[in-house]
Amino acid sequence: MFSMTRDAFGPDFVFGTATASYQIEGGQTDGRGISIWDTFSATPGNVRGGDNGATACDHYNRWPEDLDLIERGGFDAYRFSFAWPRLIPAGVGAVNQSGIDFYDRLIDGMLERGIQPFATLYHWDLPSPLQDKGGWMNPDIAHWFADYATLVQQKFGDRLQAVATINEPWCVAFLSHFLGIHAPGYRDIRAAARAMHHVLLAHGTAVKALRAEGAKNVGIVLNLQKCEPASDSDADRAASDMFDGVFNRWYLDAIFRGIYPQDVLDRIAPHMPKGFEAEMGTVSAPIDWLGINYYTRSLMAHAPEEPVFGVRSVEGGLEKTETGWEIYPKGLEDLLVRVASEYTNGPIYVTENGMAEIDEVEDARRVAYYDAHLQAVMRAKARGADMRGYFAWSLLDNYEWAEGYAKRFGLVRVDYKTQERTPKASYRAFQGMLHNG
Ligand code: IFM
Repeated sequence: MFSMTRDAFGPDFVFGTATASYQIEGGQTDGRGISIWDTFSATPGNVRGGDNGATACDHYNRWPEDLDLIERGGFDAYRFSFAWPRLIPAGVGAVNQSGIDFYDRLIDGMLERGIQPFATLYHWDLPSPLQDKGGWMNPDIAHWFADYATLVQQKFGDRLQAVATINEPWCVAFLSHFLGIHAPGYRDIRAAARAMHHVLLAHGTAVKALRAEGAKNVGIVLNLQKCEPASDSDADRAASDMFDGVFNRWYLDAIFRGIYPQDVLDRIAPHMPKGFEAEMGTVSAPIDWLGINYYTRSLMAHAPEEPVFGVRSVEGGLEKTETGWEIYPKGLEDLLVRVASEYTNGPIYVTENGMAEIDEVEDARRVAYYDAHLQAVMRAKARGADMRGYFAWSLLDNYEWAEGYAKRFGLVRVDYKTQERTPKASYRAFQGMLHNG
């Protein structure tokens, strides 16, 4: 049970749960094209156990059961993502009618159950033919992505409550092109600098394309992390500021102020795409809402031996989740208040929050995690952040990217052999709060 009632969040506050296409869908035989996660996971060493999303939670076939779970849980909304390669197998050009039909069924299924569809256009499954052309390193991706956004708006826009362009641009750019942990697995500052700009340029170009097709409720989803210094030393404080620039300010400054933070730019300027300054107006095209994904904090130390930024994260002493991430609800409150006071007085949603836990259905620690973070949202709201909703990550145990199926984030347990779904105590905690007002 949670310690609060849903009334405490106000009458229009939206409660939802979230997933992403590659992590749950499977169903790769309907004409869907290949994505960078199919190829990345096929390369030994990239993903724990060599796991891939070929079957995942078989949501492609089991979506009615999954939507029933959302409805029975009492959730108002479902945050899902479209798989670009399912809709446009080559990334540009011919459309896959079976893919259109699948999302038609899924969205209509939500509406029949009274669930608001919150859609994300890009949650990391880039069509491989676009990667062959340079992917996020190629400036043309802004138009490839805008054309895909236009298709989505034309086919489904009349039934979507909200659309987010990109999920977690830091992961798309930095984690995938500098740290090499996610597809396409580059470890190259020039590749990263290009992706860091093009992912935002694609976002802004898509915002304009969506609006041209009549979209009214367009946003982006950023993963933000509270950065704190590992010690009181000036050097560690500077390291924390630098990482805050790379992780948080790069995206917030760009979207809300049309600039990149100078301290980060100073480190990567030679690698930035030529003429990027002229594109910052597009990058900062006005949005209707901001989504924030929050999981933990970063404890940062000065590390001159580290390339480019000279910082590294160190292990903290707080209680940790199964992924080793510190549990730090105050970081969520601080971030929400900061974003609201420094960047936007517009609507903010927590679009993801949750924890990986050992494989157990009576997940008391996860119930406590959610409770503490929901309290943080309430405190941020009381301190002036325009909080409009909260989405639990995730509805189902699912494919946790480079961790394969080893890390379980679900409110509902998935037995990957039988595909049986079993609601956990955390699901029942939401259900209790959402059904009882
Ligand atoms: O599973 C991911 C999700 O795809 C994006 N945000 C973080 C989650 C947990 O790592």
